Amino acid sequence: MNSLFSRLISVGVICATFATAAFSQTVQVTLTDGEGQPLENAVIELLLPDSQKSQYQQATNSLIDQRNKEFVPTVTTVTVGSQVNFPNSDDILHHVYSFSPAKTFNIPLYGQGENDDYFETFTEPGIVEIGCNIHDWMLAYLYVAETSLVSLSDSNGVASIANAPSGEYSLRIWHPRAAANIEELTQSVVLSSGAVTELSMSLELRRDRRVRRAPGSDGRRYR
Ligand SMILES: [Cu+2]
Repeated sequence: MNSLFSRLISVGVICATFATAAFSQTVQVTLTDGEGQPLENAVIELLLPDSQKSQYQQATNSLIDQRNKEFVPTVTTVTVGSQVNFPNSDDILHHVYSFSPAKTFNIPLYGQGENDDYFETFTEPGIVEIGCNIHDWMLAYLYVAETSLVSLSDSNGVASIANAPSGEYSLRIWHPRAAANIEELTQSVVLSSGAVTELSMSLELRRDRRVRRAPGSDGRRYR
């Protein structure tokens, strides 16, 4: 028994060593808009087959604040199963909701500090549009990814995913104003062992469809 047990242990150690070596790939995408300017707040997600997903599904709590009658940040990515809270940092009331199929929720009128410990849980992958029932221009997007292999582009338009497995996968790209749909923006990438795979993408954008915030107006809507 002892020798069988020790053989099982050594097999386990060998597997772990391989696994560590296989997890060192990075994919980095530089995104620009139709005018060649860096595109911030674009999401990239590496799509894995079902058999590989579970090892990348560590949920992380996130926070979307409300400050000066805006959501901050406007685009957030989380892994499926994560929780997000929506504190109100303003000295007025907000009423946060989503009608998106990936997650419908409603947090009725609340003031500063009232819901600091309240979380919504996001169990379905997809894009959740979050609004405020009082201030029509307030809009945030929560991208609920299938795994943690997801990233948001920074002010230089750069998004990168580290610790990805090697192999051929689909890479999904999304932006709130992308003219092309999410299927059109999905492409195949090959991640070679230990390598950084660099891609460049240019996205045509639609007009900003957010409700314009009138100066001095509360934008109050009664129901
Ligand atoms: Cu509001």
